[in-house]
Parts: sequence; structure tokens; C-alpha cells
Amino acid sequence: MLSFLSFLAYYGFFYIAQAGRGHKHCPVADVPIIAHTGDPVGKFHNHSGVNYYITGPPSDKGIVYFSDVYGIELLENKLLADSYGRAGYFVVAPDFFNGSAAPRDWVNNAPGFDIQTLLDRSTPEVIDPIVATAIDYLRYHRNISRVAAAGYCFGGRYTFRTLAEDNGVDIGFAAHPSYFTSEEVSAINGSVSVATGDGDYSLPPDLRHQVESLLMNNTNQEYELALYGRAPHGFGVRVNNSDPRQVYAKEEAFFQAIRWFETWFNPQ
Ligand SMILES: *[C@@H]1O[C@H](CO)[C@@H](O)[C@H](O)[C@H]1NC(C)=O
Ligand SMILES: *[C@@H]1O[C@H](CO)[C@@H](O)[C@H](O)[C@H]1NC(C)=O
Ligand SMILES: *[C@@H]1O[C@H](CO)[C@@H](O)[C@H](O)[C@H]1NC(C)=O
Ligand SMILES: *[C@@H]1O[C@H](CO)[C@@H](O)[C@H](O)[C@H]1NC(C)=O
Ligand SMILES: *[C@@H]1O[C@H](CO)[C@@H](O)[C@H](O)[C@H]1NC(C)=O
Ligand SMILES: CC(=O)N[C@H]1CO[C@H](CO)[C@@H](O)[C@@H]1O
Repeated sequence: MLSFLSFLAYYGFFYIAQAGRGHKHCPVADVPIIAHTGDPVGKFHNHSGVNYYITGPPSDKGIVYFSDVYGIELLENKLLADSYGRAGYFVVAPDFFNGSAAPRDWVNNAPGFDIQTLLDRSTPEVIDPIVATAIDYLRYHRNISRVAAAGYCFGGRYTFRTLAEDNGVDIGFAAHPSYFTSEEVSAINGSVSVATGDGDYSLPPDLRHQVESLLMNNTNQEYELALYGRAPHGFGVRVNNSDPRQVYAKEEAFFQAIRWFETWFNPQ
């Protein structure tokens, strides 16, 4: 905890000092905390027939990272998982799509790719068992007792699902979650932090307010929901690195998740 607080204090100072220069170095270790570009530092690992991207130091705190439809092949997903690793967590990001995630540019240019086909075959019946292997891997192969979920977009739904009683996760964060149900939100049995943007088409204002009501009235859990101005859907992972507002929202959502975990993880 102390080291995390110093990390934040140093980072805060450094962030201000470096604002606008495009480098976010950790003054303690001289490595970037949040990497937006560069080479991933983790590796792939097959476990129980599922491919994982794993990254981060040995730790008593673990994160299951639930990717968006771009999967663990997307550079930004690997770099973001690495960033959680630099914050002190051992991270496992399972491949939800068995090597066939959405191509980076599917919205504009992906002949032959059909997002609906991908979604139709990526139902909870398929994804839940993959998630379960990853949680099992953290708890029983890495001996990690405190497990957090960090989910983005498609993966955000699995933050809610794994926070249900006995689903294996202690605490969660979801950025611009999509395709979830009210029942999944109401069923959480651990604290949750949600990040969304005013340009997030998956959480328009009426749905966002519904989520707020569900969190407030239908659960007894700690929660928060942060709205980032001018932040488009997907901002937690993919942003225009030349747009300071988007970069700010992405970084702030990352620190939202880290501070949430540090504050509300059950003490061991
Ligand atoms: C994953 O894809 C491989 C081919 O790349 C296939 O052999 C395997 O059956 C697939 N697994 C699942 C669970 O769909
Ligand atoms: C697992 O972690 C606990 C503490 O969290 C420790 O007491 C135990 O020795 C560890 N077991 C192994 C096999 O590393
Ligand atoms: C939630 O989990 C706690 C254990 O952390 C348990 O004591 C409690 O009964 C659960 N609450 C609900 C509503 O399931
Ligand atoms: C949630 O509770 C608040 C305060 O009691 C109330 O104003 C609001 O209508 C409730 N929302 C729903 C959806 O029940
Ligand atoms: C990224 O942001 C910069 C600065 O706001 C802008 O000039 C550029 O057009 C944006 N690129 C895309 C692809 O939107
Ligand atoms: C190297 C290796 O064994 N890769 C396998 C990992 O698991 C996936 C299924 O998710 C297989 O398709 C790979 O062949």
C-alpha cells in the first residue's frame, strides 16, 4: 500500500511536470507506467486449451483482463495489460476468440469480416468457461488470493458476471461495458467501478442512468461510475494518441481502476 501511494504521489508530480510532453515515465524505475506505444513485455501462455497473454511481476494481487472484441492480439490490449503489470499486478488476459478476434480496422475496412458472427459465437456459454480457466490459473497455478477483473467493452460484461457470488473475482472495473443485462449488474457481490464516456454509444444516457440506479438500489456493494467528457466508445483501450483529451481519459480510467482496487480490495 505504501509503495502504491508513493507510486501515485510520484506519478502525480511527474504527470504534472511532464504534461503535454507525451512521455509518462515512472521516476522510480524509469519505465513508462502507461504505455501507448512500443513493444509488449508480456508473453503468450497456453493453459487448459486457452491462449493467455500474461504479464506483470509475481504478486499476491492478480487481474483477469477481459478484452474488447479486438482480443489479445491487439497491441493496445497487450500494452494496457502490461500497464497493470507495472502497477504491481500479475495479469492474465485470456483469448476469448480462439485466435479469430475482430481485425483492428473492421469498422472501416475488413472485407469478409462480420462482427455479428463473432458476437453470435462468443456467448456467455462459450466465454464463461474461458474466464473460469483464467481465474483458476491465477488462484491455483499462481497462488494469487486477491483477484480483480478489468474488463473493456465486450469484456466489461464479464466484470459484472464474474462479480456474481462464487464466480471467483473479488473486485471489478469495467470501461464502456456492452451487451450486459440488468440482472448481471444487480447480481454483483463485490465492489465495482465503471468508466464511460459521453460518446460511448454502448452506454447512452438512459442506459447509463439505469446502471446507476441498479448499482445504487439493487446491490449493497461499493460502486462508482465516472463519466469522461468527449470520450468515445473504446476510449479505455484505443485512443487517438494525438488527441490529449482522449489520452487523458484513457489514463484517468486506468488510474480509476488501480485506485479502486487498492482501496476496496479486502485486506488480507
Ligand atoms: C480453436 O481453433 C483451432 C484451430 O485454430 C481449432 O482446432 C480448435 O478446435 C478451436 N477451439 C475451440 C474451442 O473452438
Ligand atoms: C501461497 O500464498 C500463501 C500466502 O498468500 C503462502 O502462505 C503459501 O506459502 C503460498 N504457497 C505456495 C505454494 O507458494
Ligand atoms: C456476498 O459475499 C459475501 C462474502 O464476501 C457473503 O457474506 C454475502 O452473503 C454475499 N451477499 C450476497 C447478497 O450474496
Ligand atoms: C433508486 O433509489 C432512489 C433513492 O431512493 C430513487 O430516487 C430512485 O427512483 C430509485 N431508482 C430505481 C430505478 O428504483
Ligand atoms: C487525432 O487527433 C488529432 C489532434 O486532435 C487530429 O488532428 C487527427 O485528425 C486525429 N486523427 C484521427 C484519425 O481522428
Ligand atoms: C502453442 C499452442 O499449444 N497453442 C494452442 C493454444 O490454445 C489454442 C486454443 O485456444 C489452440 O488453438 C492453440 O493451438
